[in-house]
Amino acid sequence: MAGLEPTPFIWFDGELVPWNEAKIHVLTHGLHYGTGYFEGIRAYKCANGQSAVFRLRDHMQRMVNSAKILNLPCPYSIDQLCQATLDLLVANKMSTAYIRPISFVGYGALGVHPGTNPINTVIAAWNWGAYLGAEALEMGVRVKTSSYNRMHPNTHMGKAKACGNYVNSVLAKMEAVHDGYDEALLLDTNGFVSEASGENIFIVRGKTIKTTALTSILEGINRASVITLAKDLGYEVIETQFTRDEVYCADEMFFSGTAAEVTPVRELDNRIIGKGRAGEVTKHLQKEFFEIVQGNNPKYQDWLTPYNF
Ligand code: PPE
Repeated sequence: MAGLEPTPFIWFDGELVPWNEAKIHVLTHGLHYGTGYFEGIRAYKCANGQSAVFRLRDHMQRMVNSAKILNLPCPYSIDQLCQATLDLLVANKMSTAYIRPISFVGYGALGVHPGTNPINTVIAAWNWGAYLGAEALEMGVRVKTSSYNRMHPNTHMGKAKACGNYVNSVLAKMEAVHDGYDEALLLDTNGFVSEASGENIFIVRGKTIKTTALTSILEGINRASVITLAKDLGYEVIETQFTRDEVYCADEMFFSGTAAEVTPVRELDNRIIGKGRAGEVTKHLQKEFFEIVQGNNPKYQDWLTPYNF
């Protein structure tokens, strides 16, 4: 795990606050009950020397959706959240970044009901390299099916990127790493493949790409990007339920996510997937994905919000 390298400022309820001063009270409601929702966004340096945030508006739309699902207020509009992100990147003079907006029920009363406690909103940015290790992007990762299920939608609603939902991810990730694997694959409560602790899942068989249907998963922005890109490149993409044994027999498997980008999976439950390294389709999509985020494909310019500093 990479340590957090401080950057100059954190955006905190409308102010740019020095990194070390962005603090909250220990009796904050969100700390006790997980009552908050967040995003993970990346900004990339582009070939033309500019930088750009990848699908900024789509992430902030999902942030607003998370608030709606949780029935909590979102104090800022999508426009305000986008502008705040750009202001932060410029103030921090960052050409690349991992961006973490978070809103949470703040300090006031305790007790499960959030009552009239304030909602605090914070946006931080730091540099976060390859999520599953630099080698992973090329060599692929080793994954184990978790003993934990992904939540039933009537337990925790997975379409909200809710802070409390991540206890499930933390348990699964800790178990997988403890057992010597890089990441966990979680099944849903019916036993179908759901998602990883922080990534969506794709498998490839021949020219057909399958990804989990939207039932139990976070509606990943990168999942959507990969689906669009793959279809544009002429692959058939099916969003459907599938089982772990179908994954064992897949030619290729990969993860999508903001932090993980497009990461190949080389092994699941000690079964080698395909040739045991990044497959041809995965490599193709990964290459095109990095071209897009770096501004080298004008077709997907709408996905980029450029900024100068
Ligand atoms: N599922 C989960 C559970 C998830 O956390 C993520 C993102 C995704 C799917 C992919 O969504 P998207 O980034 O929109 O394509 N996980 C974020 C947090 C990772 C973390 O360790 O923190 C991320 O990648 O930023």
